[in-house]
Amino acid sequence: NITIFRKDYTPPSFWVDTVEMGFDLDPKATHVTTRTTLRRNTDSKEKELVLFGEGLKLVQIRMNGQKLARTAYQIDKHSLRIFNPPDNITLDIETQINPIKNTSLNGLYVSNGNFFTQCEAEGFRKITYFQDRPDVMAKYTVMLRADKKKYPVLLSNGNLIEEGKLSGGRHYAKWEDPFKKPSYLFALVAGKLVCQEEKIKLKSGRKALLQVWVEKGNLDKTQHAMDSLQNSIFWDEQRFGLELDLDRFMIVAVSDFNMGAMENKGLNIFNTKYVLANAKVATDADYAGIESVVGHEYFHNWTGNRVTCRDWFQLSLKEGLTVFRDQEFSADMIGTNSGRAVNRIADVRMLRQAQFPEDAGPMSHPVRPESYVEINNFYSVTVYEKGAEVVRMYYTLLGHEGFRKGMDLYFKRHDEQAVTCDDFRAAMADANGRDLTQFERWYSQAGTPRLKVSTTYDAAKKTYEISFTQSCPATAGQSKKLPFHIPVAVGLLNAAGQDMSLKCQEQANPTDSTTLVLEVTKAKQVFHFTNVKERPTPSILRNFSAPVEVEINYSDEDLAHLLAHDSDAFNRWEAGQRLAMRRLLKLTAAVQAGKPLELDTMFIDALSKTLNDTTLDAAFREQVLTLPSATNIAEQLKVIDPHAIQTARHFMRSEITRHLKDDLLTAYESNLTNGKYSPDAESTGKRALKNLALSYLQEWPQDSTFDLAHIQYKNAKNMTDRIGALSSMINAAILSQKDSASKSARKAAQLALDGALKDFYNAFKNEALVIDKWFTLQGSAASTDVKKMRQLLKHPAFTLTNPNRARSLIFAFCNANPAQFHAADGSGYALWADLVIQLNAINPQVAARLARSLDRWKKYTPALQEHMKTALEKVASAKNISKDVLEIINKALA
Ligand code: HT7
Ligand code: ZN
Repeated sequence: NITIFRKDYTPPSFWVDTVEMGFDLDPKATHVTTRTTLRRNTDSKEKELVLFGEGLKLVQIRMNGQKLARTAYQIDKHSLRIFNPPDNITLDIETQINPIKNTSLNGLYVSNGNFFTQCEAEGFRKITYFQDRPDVMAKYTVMLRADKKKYPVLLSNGNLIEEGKLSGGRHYAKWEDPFKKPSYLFALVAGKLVCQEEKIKLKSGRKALLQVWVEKGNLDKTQHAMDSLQNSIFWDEQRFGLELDLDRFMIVAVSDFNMGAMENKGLNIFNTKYVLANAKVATDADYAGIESVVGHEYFHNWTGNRVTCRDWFQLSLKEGLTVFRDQEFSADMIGTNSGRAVNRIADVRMLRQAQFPEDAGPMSHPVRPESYVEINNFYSVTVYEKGAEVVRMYYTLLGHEGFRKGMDLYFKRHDEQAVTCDDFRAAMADANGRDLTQFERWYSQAGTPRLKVSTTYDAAKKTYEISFTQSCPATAGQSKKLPFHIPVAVGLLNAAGQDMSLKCQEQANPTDSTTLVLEVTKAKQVFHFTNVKERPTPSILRNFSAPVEVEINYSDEDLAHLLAHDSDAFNRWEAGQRLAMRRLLKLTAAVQAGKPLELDTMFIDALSKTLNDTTLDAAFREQVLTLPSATNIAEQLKVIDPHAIQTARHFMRSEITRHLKDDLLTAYESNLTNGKYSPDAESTGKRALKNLALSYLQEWPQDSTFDLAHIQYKNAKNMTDRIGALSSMINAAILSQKDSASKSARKAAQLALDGALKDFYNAFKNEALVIDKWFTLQGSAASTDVKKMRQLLKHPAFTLTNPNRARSLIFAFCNANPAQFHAADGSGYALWADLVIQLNAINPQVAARLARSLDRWKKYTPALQEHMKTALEKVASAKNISKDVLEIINKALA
């Protein structure tokens, strides 16, 4: 397996101007003809023309009309090399492929009898021989031919320019994409599909046709995706002045898909999970997910498609930027400040849950990686989510207008080009007359920086000092780090909880706002505030202005003050999380030391105040009441003991419930949403708080609280409430009550749960996405051990070939059921190894994702480490392991 390095980038030996493709679609033997016109790139030193190809049968190859002599080219497993080509070439290549056998879901494949493609990052080479690299941009024309009955719909990128009948019951459609694009944005879809369509008027007055294509039974689930698409189009016009550049924009849903969705030019292909929704089958989270993914793919039309990446090391150029754009879109769709904060909290939760551990583990890499074995492994939370944080920092540093100026210059300079992260940074710097040289380190250095904060108040002089010390832990292959350019948004609260006005000697306050963005650029830096009338409580890193870990010695009182009053809702939440975390760490240590567990009333009081403060949005209160996850706690520890963490977290939840039963019940009852389902922010927040209260109440092992969940299940009018109830039931403490007095209550609860699980399955057995939820609930349930998992894996509805289904059960168990996955006997890891090996043979990309579950094995207790190592070695030594999986396993074992 070869490692590819960023430093080795060289430009392509030929440019491609046009690509004309012809497809004779057949599931077992599809014929593909590709005519390309190429011209030599005089900037390249490479003489030969190297085309990538994988798993292709070459039928014929002609150059400038002549059959190419067998001595003029060479073929190996991955490429076709043409020796001494002339400077201008018309190349005709015919290949044959077998889409039905393609279980990798990369290239051209069949799902449910229909044809789909997935070409990012390197799938186009599974269709034809081509310089399959993003800096080769060309104009495409595509002719699709297929049996008309079996494949009535024939779609590709751009505009439909011709269609008609062919002999033998076949038909054709010809598509032309007016814009230059890299091969990874090529797409075709063919099959039995129906669509919801709407015409809209764009800002310039032009009209565009929007279509959402699905299988026949799903037309009642497309409205939300269509609404989200229209909102995205209007938002990009309004916020960035970017208009849809095509006359037609299509979204197609497919149930077999490796990721969330793909931004192919004019023909976005989506996982059904991010298209299909109605109240019956989709939760509030599903609705939000659809809005954000539809937005994300649409926004790629400019950030990714019109301006693309020079090479795959630059992936965050399009992904980080587009995630930032979709986050801003979702926030603007909510509109309120509090809604924005709730979104921000969710994004940061996700960063901490997944990216911080990645940045500290064996797969750690900079936002712009230096090397890879398999590029699919670098569609990572670092490239996406940390990449979005990096873009957000430009926004924080340059302000709303400044960022927009940078974006405008970026498009002015680079439209229809393949460029680098440095080009983006240069546009931001030049448009604002700023020096952003040091900012480059966010792209080149991996690891989560630590920011130590200390403060001094001089009552006599009325001065206040904030000192920062930054450092960054060593990461794989990077031992020494240089200081980052960190924007730290700061506010100071007075004793009454109000923001104080700020005067800082080192940093001018642009407006007379009460939040100041301090630019920390040195390893150690002090900021002096003057005219500070009383000792303040500092609110540091407001709105999470940089992806760093802040270390600061807050007292519990400081945190309670911030939780109660900070005008920055993010930091209000953060204060609550800090209060919880310090207790969770103490409790975990107490569990390990066999000491009694205790929780102080100060913390419970602080939570109770938030829970009962009805002036706060329900959504915000729900976020405050949600404890740091087991993974968050694990990241704070030197050695991870999953069972101690679980016990500590469970103890805290039951103590909160013991003290706040009545308040939780009130929260439950006062947030019932009746009437027609609507996924708006207010109703969503109410349902979230109500369902959280319900889940807390299950810590109180009584039949009355269990009945509350059971009744909610039976009466549920929407999927959020139904799944919320079922989740509460399956995790209810009453089910694990050991004493004989509660035996009958336990039995009754178990019976009710079994009945509900059966009822749920029967009611939704024809809704694949809902059955995924059913599997996820069970895979992550506290009671699902390895034995139960093995039974579930044998369920007739379970399959490894569908990524959604495989993920629903297996990823739930391996990533969201720590107590059972980390069983002391190592049986969870043995199951993991079996499944990685099985999945590897079907779909290496999905297998490699699962392989990541043991990334952090070196941090666990010695006994668990031993079992994990055995499992990792089992995978490493298995036969035919793909480079996708091997890269992960080898890095973990290194
Ligand atoms: N740009 C896409 C990334 C992607 C992908 C999508 C689906 C299947 C396989 C894929 N490999 C890479 C998705 C996005 O970020 O929008
Ligand atoms: Zn993307």
